[in-house]
Amino acid sequence: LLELGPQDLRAHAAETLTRARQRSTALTDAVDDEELVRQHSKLMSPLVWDLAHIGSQEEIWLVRDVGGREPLRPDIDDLYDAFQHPRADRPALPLLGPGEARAYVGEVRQKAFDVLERAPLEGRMLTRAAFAFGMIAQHEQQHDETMLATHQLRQGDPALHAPEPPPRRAGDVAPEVLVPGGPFVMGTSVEPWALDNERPAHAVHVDAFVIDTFPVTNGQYARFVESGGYESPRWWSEPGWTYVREHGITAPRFWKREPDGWWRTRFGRYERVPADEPVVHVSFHEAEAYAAWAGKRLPTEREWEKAARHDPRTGRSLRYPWGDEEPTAEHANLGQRHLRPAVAGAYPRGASPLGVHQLIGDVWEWTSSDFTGYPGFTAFPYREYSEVFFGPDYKVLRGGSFGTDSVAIRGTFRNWDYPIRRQIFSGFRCARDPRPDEVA
Ligand code: AVJ
Ligand code: FE
Repeated sequence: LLELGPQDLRAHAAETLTRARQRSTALTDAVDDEELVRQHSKLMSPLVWDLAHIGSQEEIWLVRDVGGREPLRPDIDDLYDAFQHPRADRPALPLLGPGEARAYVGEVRQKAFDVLERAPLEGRMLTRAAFAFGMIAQHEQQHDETMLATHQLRQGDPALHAPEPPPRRAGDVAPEVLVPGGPFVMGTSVEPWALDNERPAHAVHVDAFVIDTFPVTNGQYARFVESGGYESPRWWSEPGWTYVREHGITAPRFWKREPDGWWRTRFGRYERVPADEPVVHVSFHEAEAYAAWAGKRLPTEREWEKAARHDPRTGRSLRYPWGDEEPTAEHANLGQRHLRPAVAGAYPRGASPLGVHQLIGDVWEWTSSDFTGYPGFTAFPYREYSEVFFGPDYKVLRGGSFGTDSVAIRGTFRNWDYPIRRQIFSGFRCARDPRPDEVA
């Protein structure tokens, strides 16, 4: 992106926006109007709210702010302001109906493309205009992942269809990787479309640690459940134990114990839980409890990023585990290409130089870190994107899931959520301190 001239940059921005719109359209055309306006879970907005919110943000940031154009619908700004109305209250608002919402996002997009044609993208990529197009494409894709999570919560027959992910292709690999101690550059100051919370690049020291080669699988997690993991406070933090007790949680979300083993619901299909696939739909508390049971812990955010980006041959931090090239279908399970995580070992070409697999794609990975600003953080373009969430209430997740588009994930990308959340496509891997003989 940094090397692109203004014309290529325009084409790239247009392509990225169009890909996002194809996905938004597919997710909202897959169900009838009655289902579009319905609230499928108190945790989620009606799909029709997400759709018009996507348009509203695009109007505010691209049409009005970058383009300096007249507002299309200033009257609806407030309806689609996520800070004004919590998700649970959104169905009761006088929202645009399905037809109106579709027409609105279409009109906004036409105007945004017109702005893109004329925007001054010369000079550095990091002009406010060029950043805004990337930010809006990521914003739409983030809501597309949220809409995919809404699809997972809806009742009824399958509405979405996709081919199966690839099988295991990795040969024999050790189950854990030792990451040497020492300095490492975390975050970025040069990635053009990196969001404010990923900036700036800064050197950190990370002690040697050991990290799992793969995310924790369903088979591994089932052993924790079956050995009484949810019945003993021993493995749980105090808030974690209160949470599972109060909500009667006994297994990952969408799992059901049948006489012949574990089954789950996935986008309207009822199927046996596949043992070799990364576990998904677990909260931070469950991830932390499993790690304690396994004699390990969750990685810190620094550890995760070092495992993903550090190249020990050069000392450089890569953009992605496999190098600096954009993700392809060979590298990672991204972009809703498949409607499930791929089995552990499905993406050997996506491994990091240290030999850690599937850090990008498949499942978001909980870390033990609170969401905070890096040293030198400046809110950009607005405080509400990340700064207002900084503090101990939110835990950081890394790496993206099968539901995340490639424009909305990088080695530096940081997601965050409450430690009780599990309707998101969240899993984890474990880490631990090395034994003395391992760091001799
Ligand atoms: C980064 C996924 C936590 O969905 O709340 C969407 C992204 N911000 N609209 C969210 C976001 C504003 C955000 N997460
Ligand atoms: Fe949003």
